[in-house]
Amino acid sequence: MGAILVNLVGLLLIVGIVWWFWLGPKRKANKAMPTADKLQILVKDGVYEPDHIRLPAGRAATLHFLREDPSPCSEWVLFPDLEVSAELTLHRDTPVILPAANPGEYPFTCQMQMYRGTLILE
Ligand SMILES: [Cu+2]
Repeated sequence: MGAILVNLVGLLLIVGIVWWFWLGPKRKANKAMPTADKLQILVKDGVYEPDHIRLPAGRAATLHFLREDPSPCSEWVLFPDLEVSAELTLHRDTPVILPAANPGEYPFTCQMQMYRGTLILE
């Protein structure tokens, strides 16, 4: 009975350590997302993920689009107010360079405006 209890405690300790290493860094990464050096946007299932991106105004930035939607609709991403557009290669990281701009909200969409996102410069 005592041995079982010791094993159980050991098992819980291992689970705890695994949980810490598995989930700890991930949570940190999520927290750092809005200001991370590499801003990745997943293009999948009709949504940009994340669809709201906050960046400092007056500074150029690079967004990395990862397109996982084969439909031609998702092929282009357009930032009409910034006069930026980019063709997204399927399953490939596509850097999109944004110029420095004034504070404000800048929508970005696919060609037919089914995918929608908002860039917030502040
Ligand atoms: Cu579209």
